[in-house]
Amino acid sequence: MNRRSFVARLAAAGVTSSLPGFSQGAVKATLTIDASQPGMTIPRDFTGLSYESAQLANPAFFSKENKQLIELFRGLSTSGNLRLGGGSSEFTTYLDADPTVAPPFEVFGPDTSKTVKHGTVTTALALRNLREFLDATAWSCLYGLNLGQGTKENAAAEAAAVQRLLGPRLMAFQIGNEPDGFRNRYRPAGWGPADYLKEWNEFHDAIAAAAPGAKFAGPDISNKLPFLTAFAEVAPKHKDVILLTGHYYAMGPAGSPGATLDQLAETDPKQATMHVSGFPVVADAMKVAGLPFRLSEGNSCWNGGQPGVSDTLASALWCADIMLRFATMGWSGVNLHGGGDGFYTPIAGAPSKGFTRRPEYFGIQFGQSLAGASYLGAILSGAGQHVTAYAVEQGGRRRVAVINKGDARISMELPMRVGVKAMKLSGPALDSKEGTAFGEVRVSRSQIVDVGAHSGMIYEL
Ligand code: BDP
Repeated sequence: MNRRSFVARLAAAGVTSSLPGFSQGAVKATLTIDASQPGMTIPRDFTGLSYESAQLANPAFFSKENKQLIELFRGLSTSGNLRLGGGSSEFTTYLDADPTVAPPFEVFGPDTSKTVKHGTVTTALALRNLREFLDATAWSCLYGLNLGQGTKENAAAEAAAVQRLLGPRLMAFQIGNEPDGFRNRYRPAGWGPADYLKEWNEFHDAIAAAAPGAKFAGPDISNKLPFLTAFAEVAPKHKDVILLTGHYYAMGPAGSPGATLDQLAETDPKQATMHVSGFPVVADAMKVAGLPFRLSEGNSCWNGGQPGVSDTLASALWCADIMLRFATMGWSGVNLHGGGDGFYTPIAGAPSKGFTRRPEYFGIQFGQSLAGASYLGAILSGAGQHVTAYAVEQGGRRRVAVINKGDARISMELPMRVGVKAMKLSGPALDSKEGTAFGEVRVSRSQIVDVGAHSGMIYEL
């Protein structure tokens, strides 16, 4: 958003001055609800996180001893999904034997996944500990296997151990991370969707033989949609494929001049790797495959995140909005990528020094608070393009979520009076790295509510 043209638009839109009931100096908006247009229900396991597979090289990380991390996961969801994969999953091998040497590192995050190429080892000990971690959090696991540089024999041995040790906590296996990016890296330049499917099939058959009854998800693409379309077309032939997956980064790479606070406020940033024209392709793939789609990895800005953007209140507002927006599109979950001390990680830190919640953590809580809710039609007018609103029915109550990523305060008329208890996502300033919070606030029982600049609200009607 260009601030000068935004201010000009505000003036043209008629910022309120003396309209009855509306706050002075705020942008006047109206939200109507169309209950005759019921939409999707947000699944209970909608909230997810994504970590690098290399993190398993330290068996003490995902373990029942890592109590602080367990509490932080539970603070996001008591039925979430942990996806393991990322670029480092193409550098892992599996060994049944317990490790004989100390872990190569304590934590491994997206901040290092592109530059530090550890060939890491996952062991049965890491999987046993992971099971205890998942039991303590009550989360499920989407488990990525190495297609880029691994063998199908090793993937099958790993899958058998994962199935045995994770038991019911295993949601599905994924074969390969961003296979659409293998060209000129792990595969020749001409390698396309058909070549990918051929290899996927070979791995699939070896894994299914070693881990009978295992379920699969894919193709876990970065942004080349023909790979998704091709995967969706063959998915119905495999009764054990239960989920379509892909990645979404709003901006990138980190360091590029376009990766700004203002850009992150746009509804569909132009630099998006799976930009707006990609979404109908996802919808078509869901129809063709007859399967849900999950955003298995994503965040605000790829290449580890943009400092001063990915670690600020702006990322929390962005995250709250994409969770609720992708849920309206029938997507079954969103796994925010992180780990280590990466700029976009929702939880930063390490067992030895403790963990902290980054602003995005509170954005996830905002989205998660509507899990289980069913959408109603919501029509917002007058608020401008940096404000979104969602209406839902949840536990017999109507609730309205409003996310104001813009610089102006909004005075919004709702179809009925709000209850006195509301939930608020806010922080000191858009670029604040500290002080973002999500929690209950008291509001006046009015039909016109005030939504501050750079904040999100959830009202009960
Ligand atoms: C994705 C990779 C992930 C990286 C992320 C990034 O799957 O491992 O951390 O990009 O660039 O392509 O931040």
